[in-house]
Amino acid sequence: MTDNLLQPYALNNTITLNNRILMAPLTRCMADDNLVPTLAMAEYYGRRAEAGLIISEATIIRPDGQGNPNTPGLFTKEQVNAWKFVTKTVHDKGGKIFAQLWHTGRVAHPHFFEHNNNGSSDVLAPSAVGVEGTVPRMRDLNYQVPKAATHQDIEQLVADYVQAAKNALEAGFDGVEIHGANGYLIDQFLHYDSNHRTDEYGATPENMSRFPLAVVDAVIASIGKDRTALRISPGAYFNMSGDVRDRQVFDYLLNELEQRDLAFLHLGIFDDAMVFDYLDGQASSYMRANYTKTLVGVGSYTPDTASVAIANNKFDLVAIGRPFIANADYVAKVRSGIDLVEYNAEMLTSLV
Ligand code: FNR
Ligand code: 8K6
Repeated sequence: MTDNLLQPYALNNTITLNNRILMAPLTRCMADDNLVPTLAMAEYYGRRAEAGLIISEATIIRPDGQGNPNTPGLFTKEQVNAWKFVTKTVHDKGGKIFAQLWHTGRVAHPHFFEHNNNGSSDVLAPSAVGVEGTVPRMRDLNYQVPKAATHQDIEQLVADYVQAAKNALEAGFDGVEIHGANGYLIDQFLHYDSNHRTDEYGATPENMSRFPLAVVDAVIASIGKDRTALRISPGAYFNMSGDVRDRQVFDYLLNELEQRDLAFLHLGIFDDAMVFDYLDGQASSYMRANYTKTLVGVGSYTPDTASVAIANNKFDLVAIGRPFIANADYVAKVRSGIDLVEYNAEMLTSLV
């Protein structure tokens, strides 16, 4: 009944996945204090190598991208070398793994990087519009009002995404997923809530898409389209308020992405049952209607509901998050019809 989940799937001529079940990117905050991946992380990913593709936990591209404690990086030699061990562990078990490239933008916090950012404690974002609230897991750290990125900042950010993508390949990753979802830096350019710019990076769908597309194009130029993927959240739901005008931005963006032949496009959402007025329904349906290439669905799916969604052509591949934390052998359990262990938040405290 869930057989379609276990069929191989060719992303392109370079990469074929053993099955249609992806491990969703899952921040675990278990890197060491230099943001270097650990042996325990390599073992954790290795145990999940039967996924058609693992997408790594979000991995920061440079110090000022950090907004959570102990999230791994891909910008020092030490980090790259340690990731080599993670990717080798996954490859030795027949798996594939992409790195998710992350800059948190206005939800970064100088607490994490001011000692390590050439003396600057600026939090960068499209506009000087902060979010209310505090850093996850460190509730005494209030978010700061960010600095609006200058043109020079924007050029440097694009260059740093490219360097991180090159570092990912050097570390043995099969490709990268650019994190353009969930209210982080790239997503902040795509929503009116966070982008108040009046220059060529704001105010119109084309301008608001300019930085996200510049990152995508520069990464493609550097590591190739077959190894480049993108995650986006057309429906604002996390660190972001939606605006009816956002629809036009994503209409424009999806039309541009359609012309680029990415490895895949991945929705960022926690529960795909959510509906968005300005998208006329579910974010996944909106993306399917506006993008015809490989689409990864996600958000509170079970093997059965994912199988039906793929059979009904709602998307091509499914990413599984919390259940993959609870079940390292998720794919084997689906194959043999064994009941899954239910996820609970306590599982976040250890890497098993
Ligand atoms: C997430 N999610 C997430 N998304 C992302 O793009 N990068 C990340 O690093 C993380 N980190 C993360 C940590 C934890 C603990 C959770 C629960 C979620 C979102 C995740 O990829 C996925 O979209 C959601 O978990 C919904 O899928 P499930 O869990 O319902 O299958
Ligand atoms: C990407 C960083 C994640 C850090 C750990 C997150 C833990 C997530 C626990 C679930 C949070 C759900 C948030 C969903 C927001 C929905 C708002 C309508």
